[in-house]
Amino acid sequence: MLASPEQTPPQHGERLGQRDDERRAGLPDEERRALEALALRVREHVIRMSTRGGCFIGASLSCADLLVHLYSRVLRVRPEAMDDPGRDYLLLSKGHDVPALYGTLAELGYFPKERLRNHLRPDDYLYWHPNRAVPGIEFHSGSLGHLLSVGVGIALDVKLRGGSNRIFVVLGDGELDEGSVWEAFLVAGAKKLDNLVAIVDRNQFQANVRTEELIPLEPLEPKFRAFGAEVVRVDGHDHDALAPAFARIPRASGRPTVIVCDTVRGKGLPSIEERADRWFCNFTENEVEQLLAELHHGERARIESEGLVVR
Ligand SMILES: Cc1ncc(C[n+]2csc(CCOP(=O)(O)OP(=O)(O)O)c2C)c(N)n1
Ligand SMILES: [Mg+2]
Repeated sequence: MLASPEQTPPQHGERLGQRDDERRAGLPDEERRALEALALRVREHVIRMSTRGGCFIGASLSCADLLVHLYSRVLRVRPEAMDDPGRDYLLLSKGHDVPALYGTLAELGYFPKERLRNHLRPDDYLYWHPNRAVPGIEFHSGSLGHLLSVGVGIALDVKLRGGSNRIFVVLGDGELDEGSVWEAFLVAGAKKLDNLVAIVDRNQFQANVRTEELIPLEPLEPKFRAFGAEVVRVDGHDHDALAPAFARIPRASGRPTVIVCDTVRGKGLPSIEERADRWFCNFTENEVEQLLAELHHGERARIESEGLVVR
């Protein structure tokens, strides 16, 4: 699905909801239900990837809705034309949440869903972190703090060529502790890269620690504004809120956009939601079955496997 062409950009400093056309009219019920059903299937895939080696399940579930939203409604990219030189780019800078991206790409036809069973198998490329050998993945990541710079480079090249591609970079909130992110924002503002959109998965955790207890990030919006960005903050699990946030890119001529998405780590599974030790998990097959049941019916899974704790 391709997004519609952009309309008039808003003035700098406007917040979501201040413009009449941005007030929360909400998506048509049918469309919202389709997005939620897709996100549920992506969550199932993520849960199935959390065994036989495991995955960063908490981080993947926090960004599942926003990846589904981006690929379904926002990005001008299609599986039939994924190398189209005019396409939009999605760069997953917090690469450890790639199971949510694998699930989204497979569901939307970038590669067969059966291939998801190859997660972590040495004869395929579905690793713990993104690899360009997987159809739909634009760039390698895993070492945090790098892909905003890559996005700035692509955005600058697009400007120099007079292209209309837009570059969306998904960052973790903990990842904002990397100085390289702010160097990239400095350049994005200075070069007026309004074709660049940084999306922050604001799930309040960096690994096993709450961000505000480690290196406080708030208030976030004025920090990004000081770097010349147009900023909005929305509920990253609510498609009715995400839709107006992404409706007009660029949001302001000559300014990069930052969309801070408030999310919940482990979203969808109350037994692991916001649990510091449920960030990377390697569950037993039985636990996976229980978690799938929890996702659908809400019966809490009884988890005995230990999570990964790094200090
Ligand atoms: C340069 C670098 N340092 C450390 C790590 C180890 N690491 C992987 S994920 C992570 C926490 C990231 O937190 P955040 O960006 O908030 O992502 P979340 O897991 O909350 O989605 C860390 C420290 C890394 N991958 N890269
Ligand atoms: Mg985080």
